[in-house]
Parts: sequence; C-alpha cells; structure tokens
Amino acid sequence: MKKLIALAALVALGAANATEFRSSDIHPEDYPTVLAVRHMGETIAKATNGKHTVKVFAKSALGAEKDTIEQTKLGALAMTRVNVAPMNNICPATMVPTMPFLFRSTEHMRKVLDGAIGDEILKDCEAQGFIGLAFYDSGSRSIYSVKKPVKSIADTKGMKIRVQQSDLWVALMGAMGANATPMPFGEVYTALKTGLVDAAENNYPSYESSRHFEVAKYFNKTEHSMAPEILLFSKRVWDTLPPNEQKIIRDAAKESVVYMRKLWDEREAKSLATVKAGGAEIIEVDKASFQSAMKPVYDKFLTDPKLQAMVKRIGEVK
Ligand code: BDP
Repeated sequence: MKKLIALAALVALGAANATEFRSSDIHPEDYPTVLAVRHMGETIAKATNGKHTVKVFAKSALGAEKDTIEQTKLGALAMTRVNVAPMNNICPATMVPTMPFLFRSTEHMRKVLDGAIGDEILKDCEAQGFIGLAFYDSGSRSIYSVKKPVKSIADTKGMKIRVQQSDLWVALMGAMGANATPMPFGEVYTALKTGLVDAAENNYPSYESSRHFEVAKYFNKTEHSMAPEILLFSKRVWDTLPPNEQKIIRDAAKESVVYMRKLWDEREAKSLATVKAGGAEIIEVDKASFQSAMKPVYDKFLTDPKLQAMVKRIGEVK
C-alpha cells in the first residue's frame, strides 16, 4: 500500500510541470530549521521563475523523523529535514559527526561540515536513496533531568534517558552507565512527565520550544555531542530533474546554511534566557568524566577504516 501511494505521488510529480516540493520538519513554524528551508524555497522559486516551490510541513505534520525519512526514500516526499541521528543506522558516515566530544567548538564543527569532509558524508547517503543537500547547526546536546542534577558520570548510572532512534545513541548512553530509551521527539514531553524516562538530552532551542524545561528543570551541561541537522532530498525525485535544476537546488540549500546560522545563534541565546526565566537550572558538569568513558563507543561503531580516518582528519582541521 505504502509503495502504491509513493508511486502515485511520483507519477503526479513527473506529470506536473511546476512542482511543489514537500518538505517535513518536526519543529514549530518559527524554528531556525523550518525558516531556513522556507528561505531555500524562496531562492528556488526565484531562480526557476516560480516553476519550483517548496512547502514546509512543520510540527511533525507529516510524521516523526523515521517515517519522513522512509517517505523521502520512496519519493512520496521530496525533502525532509532531520537530525543525523535517525540516519545513523541507514547511512554509516552520518555516525561520524554524531560521535561524542568530536568537535572542539562551533567554529570547528562548521569548518569541518562546510569542507570536503562534510561533502563526503552527504554523498554517502546517496547509495541509500538520499541526496544530502546540507548540514544545519544543532548546537551541542546536554542531558536534562527531572529529579536530580547530573554533575559527573556517577550521576547518570542507572538513569533512564530518552535518545533518538539510533543504535549509536543507545550505546553512547550505555557508556555513561545509563539505560537508553529510543523514541520520537514528539513523545518525550509525556515520557518525562509520567516518569517513563528520568531524563532526555538536547540543545537549548529544542529544550525550550518543546517546553521540556517545564518538566525537566536541571539542564546539565554535558555537551556530549554536536550531532548536526541534515537536509535530505529524495533521490527518486531528484533523478526526474534536469541538471540545471539540480544545481539550483543544491546552491539554494548551501546558501540557506548561512541564513540558518544567523537565526541559530540568535535562537540559542533567546532560548537560554527563556528556560532560565521558566525555572530551569543550568548545571556545570565534570565533562572529563564523561569524555574518558567514550572509547567503547568509537571502538564499536567506527570499525570502517574510512570512517576512522575521517575522525582523524577532523581532529587535524584547525
Ligand atoms: C533536535 C533536532 C531534531 C530531533 C530532536 C530529537 O533538531 O531533528 O528530532 O532533536 O531529539 O535537536 O529527536
């Protein structure tokens, strides 16, 4: 059934002269990722004299990330903006920028993802049916907890922590002594509130926009991963487009990164102020205690020499 629907959508796409590319996002309308894809759509509309437009469906209107990834692969959806985490099991190179304590700073992360390494990771998704268009910032992720603060790795022992749907993420929390519970983002608020999990982890803007800070007031600055966002285009739809239009889309995506980063920096500062005013406590953490426990995660997931070399190259980017 799913396949049939996808096929019908493809036929419709092929037949139509002007195309509205549908793109999904789990975040609300005013979130930097949503605004950036909209901006990219405007660039595409201008460059194609209105032939192609992008319509962004925010707030999980088209489903959770795992589902929209699947729809994009089938061609039922032209685009999806997701975190790299739910791509970890599908496209191995996306594990690299997810790895704990990999990037030294925001500048380091941006430089790596803007360069050859970033392009190699995007390209790696092609064999799985996705055109990787761009990475967007997602800041760094920290653990936020309901009942008690986390000051060092001793405190995460036995904690039930929600993670994104990725085996790597389950292992990452395992290395902290925690029990990972993978679930879609939209279910986390209730899971925290009902005690299904003791904690979750994310950046300031997501902690704020999801109102998770209302139920988990300790924001513990573990800053354990800078797993970026990724913008994916359906290869099935892509292959129906002429090269000049593909180029317009690629360029518009890259250009939207600049726009997104400006919004991101503003939003991080604004979100921090909002959660503090809402009662969140920002906790300083013994980061080294977490950092030194992460070797098993690298050993287990980065067995491919190509990916190991990539980590080394990232370290060398100044
Ligand atoms: C946010 C990402 C979003 C993820 C979410 C999560 O922007 O793509 O779905 O985290 O934790 O930071 O699921």
